[in-house]
Amino acid sequence: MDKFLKDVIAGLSSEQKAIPSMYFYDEMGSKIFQEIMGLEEYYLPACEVEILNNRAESIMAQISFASIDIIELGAGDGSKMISFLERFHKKMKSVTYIPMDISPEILEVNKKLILNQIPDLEIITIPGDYSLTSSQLAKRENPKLILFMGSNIGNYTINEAKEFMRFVNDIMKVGDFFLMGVDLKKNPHTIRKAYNDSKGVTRRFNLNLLERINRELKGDFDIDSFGHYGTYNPINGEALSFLFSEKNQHVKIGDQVFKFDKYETIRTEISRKYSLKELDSIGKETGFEWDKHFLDSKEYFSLSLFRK
Ligand code: AVI
Repeated sequence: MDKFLKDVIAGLSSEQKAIPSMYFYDEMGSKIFQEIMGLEEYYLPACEVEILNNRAESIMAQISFASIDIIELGAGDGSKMISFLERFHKKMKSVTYIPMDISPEILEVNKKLILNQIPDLEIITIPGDYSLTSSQLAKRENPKLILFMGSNIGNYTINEAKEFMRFVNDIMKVGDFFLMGVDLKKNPHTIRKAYNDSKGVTRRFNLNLLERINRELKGDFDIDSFGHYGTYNPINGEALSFLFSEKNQHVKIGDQVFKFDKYETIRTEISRKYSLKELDSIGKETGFEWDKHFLDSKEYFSLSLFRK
């Protein structure tokens, strides 16, 4: 059975209905996500870019290698990394940029875009799921800087986040670095608004999951009878997104039928926020020697540098 179908059936059969957030990103979902990235209320990308622009020298000052592999996990089109890579390329004798992404097409876009700006940068693209393709890095001798940007770590539960950081730590040698973009705990209203934007783009992003199921899995969700609701819990730092049924109804997916009670929820995403203290302790717990945090001027977001 197709993995998407299997995951949807499992998710909608469980006590708390849920759909894994990785399924947001079909062609339409990726387009809507780009819209989200441009929203003022969704402050994350602007903060991350500010740190990349203003703190690159301070980050680089921590990393004194002559040659380096800069490996980006889930690299996407790489556009926001250009000036950062340019600075490393100027400072160090040899830099190899290794973007890894599930999509081979996006890696082609990435390579073109970056070579256009930095024509003599060596680029090796590694398409595929990085948990499977990371073995290809074992042969490389250069010291590493691994990047995981965009606060993607927030989409993991705390246990998954620790598992991920252990996985990254395992790829690294002693003295290598890991730089991760992390959205920080802050005024809870600011976070709540980021996931309940006033233009309803995040609502469309969530509802597209149901449309995708209708398109790809022969579903018959009546989209208009579902609402979107985003919460933020300042105690554990979890922003959770839900869709909820506005009436009692049955939904067919292929030959399976799912019953929804009025106001029953489907959990669609966790976007966890961290404190610097929590990052320090997770870093220690997952095998890193130290970490340092580079923040934007509002102290909303951190680029956290971990050394093995
Ligand atoms: C990709 N990820 C870090 C985003 C987030 O903030 O959790 C996805 C997103 N969901 C709603 N808005 C943005």
